[in-house]
Amino acid sequence: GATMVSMDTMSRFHGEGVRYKAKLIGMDPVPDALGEKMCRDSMMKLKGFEVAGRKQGIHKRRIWLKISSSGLKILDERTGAVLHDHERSRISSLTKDESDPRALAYIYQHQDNYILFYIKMANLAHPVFLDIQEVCQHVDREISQQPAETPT
Ligand code: I3P
Repeated sequence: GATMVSMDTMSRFHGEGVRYKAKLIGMDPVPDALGEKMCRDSMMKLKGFEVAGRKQGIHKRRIWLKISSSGLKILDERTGAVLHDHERSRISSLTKDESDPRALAYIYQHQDNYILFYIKMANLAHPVFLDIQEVCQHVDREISQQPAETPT
C-alpha cells in the first residue's frame, strides 16, 4: 500500500543517508523563517560575493551535503569534518535557484536567528531538492502556504 511505498522510499535516508558533492556558495543571516523574495534577495547578494571572490581567485568551499532522516549535514569534502548539522525540524524553507539548475538554498533556524545556506551541487539540484523535501516534509506545507509573489 501507500504506507509501505513511503517507508521504502524513506529507508535510503536511514543512518548515514545519502550524500551529494557540492560547494558552499555562502551563508547569510535573514530576518525571517520564510519569504520567497527575501530568499531570492539573499541568494542574489551571495552570488554577488561569489563573483567578487572569483575575481580575486577565491574558490567556493568544496563540501558533501548529507541528507538523512535526522536532517542535513554539511561536511568538508577533503577532511570529512562536519561543518554544519541541521536538524530537519529547524529547516523552515527550501528554494530552488531559478537562474541556476545546479543551485538551491534553505533556511535553518539557529536559536532566534535564521540563516540561509546557498549551495551549488556538482550536478543538477532538482533530485537533491526532492530529497530535502522528503526528509523535511513540513517544509512542503510551509512553502505552499506562502502567498504567490510576482517576480520583480
Ligand atoms: C570556475 C568555473 C566553475 C566554477 C568554479 C570557477 O572558473 O566557473 O564552473 O565551479 O568555481 O572557479 P574557471 O572556469 O575560470 O576556472 P562551479 O560550477 O561549481 O561553480 P569555484 O572556483 O568556486 O569552485
